Amino acid sequence: MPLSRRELLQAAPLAAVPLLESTASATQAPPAELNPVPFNGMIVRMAQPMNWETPLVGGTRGPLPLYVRNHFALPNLNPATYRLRVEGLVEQPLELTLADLQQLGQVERELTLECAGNGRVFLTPPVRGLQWGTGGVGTARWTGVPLGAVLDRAKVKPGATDVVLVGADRGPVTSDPPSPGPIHFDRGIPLTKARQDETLLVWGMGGEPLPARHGAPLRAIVGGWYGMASVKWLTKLVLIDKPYEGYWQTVDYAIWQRRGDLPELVPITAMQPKSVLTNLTDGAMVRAGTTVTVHGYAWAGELAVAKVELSVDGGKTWAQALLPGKPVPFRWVPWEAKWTIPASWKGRSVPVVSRCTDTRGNTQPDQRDPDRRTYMINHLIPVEVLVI
Ligand SMILES: Nc1nc2c(c(=O)[nH]1)N[C@H]1C(S)=C(S)[C@@H](COP(=O)(O)O)O[C@H]1N2
Ligand SMILES: [Mo]
Repeated sequence: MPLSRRELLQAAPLAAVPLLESTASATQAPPAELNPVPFNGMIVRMAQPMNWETPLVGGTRGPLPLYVRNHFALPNLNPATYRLRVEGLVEQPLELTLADLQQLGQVERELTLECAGNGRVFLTPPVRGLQWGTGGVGTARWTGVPLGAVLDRAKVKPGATDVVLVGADRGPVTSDPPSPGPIHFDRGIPLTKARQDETLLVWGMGGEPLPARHGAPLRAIVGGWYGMASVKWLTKLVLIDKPYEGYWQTVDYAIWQRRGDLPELVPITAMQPKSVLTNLTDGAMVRAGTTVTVHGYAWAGELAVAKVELSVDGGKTWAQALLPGKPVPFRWVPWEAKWTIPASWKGRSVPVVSRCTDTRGNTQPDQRDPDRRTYMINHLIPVEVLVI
């Protein structure tokens, strides 16, 4: 019998000693209503600015709360006076209220977000940045309008190639290299991505109004891409004629890409195939001679998950897991695998690891690629389980 999820958590808290580094300082203390206390087992990786991890392992009942990743204090936007401005290379600059946006159309989509730094605590040697365990990821049902509908309304001029999404939050980034004074959180994306069905401007989450910590009154959700593109507290769209080279896609959230022997920094885009275990963690105990069902989630960015496998020998041999739901692009799927533990394994420490493969055959790498700097962490990371 595996221990209960609560016992597992107590036996082995994930990343109990966070290596905290403040990458940004808050410009002002947020009012109390913008500073809710963590709930439902959320794991606090940093109190201010608010950075909470999804409690993937144990802790919650019902739908999992989504992790929160903030670089600055929450801005205080009034939905009644809120306007989204659309400017730059457009025939028709706009100032849209929430009601205007809601009249442009309404769609609902369940989409997965993963922070590009998710899993950073497992990197060796340790690196700077928030020390996410496995739970810098989650899925929610989002209600909003396709970004493409807003761009059509503004009539994008020929020659425009990219759109910059600008958030209301703002502050100086003090890590090295620092920002040029206080800056907003912003991100540019190519128009091809902006016009996909899975790129939305949303005001609802899980059938409720979007909470302040997730970007109310309006945020972008750029489905299939790492979370940094999904700008919260969105106040402005700026149409431009070449890729944006702002702070959050050059200094931060960029990786090395090699053109032959010419390495260059490129912005992080699509989420890579990845899987996590949700009922076994380092130090968990299982009984010899029993069968344990191992549970987890798997996702593959803009693609669907094709298969998930489980290894109980650190990745030498694999057995295929079951996918009880139908895998679709842009959204994670739960998986499960039965593990029959031989009686003779009593006393062993077993490296258990899962592996996700997408519909194009991309799979999780064995080794960490240092060109990814401190981001896009999807290599195989076994958990050590004790057989008793
Ligand atoms: N305005 C703004 N948008 C933002 C951020 C932020 O700090 N400010 N963080 C980004 C990052 S890095 C991630 S991973 C996601 C997290 O979204 P969530 O907090 O709703 O889970 O929001 C993105 N959008
Ligand atoms: Mo992120």
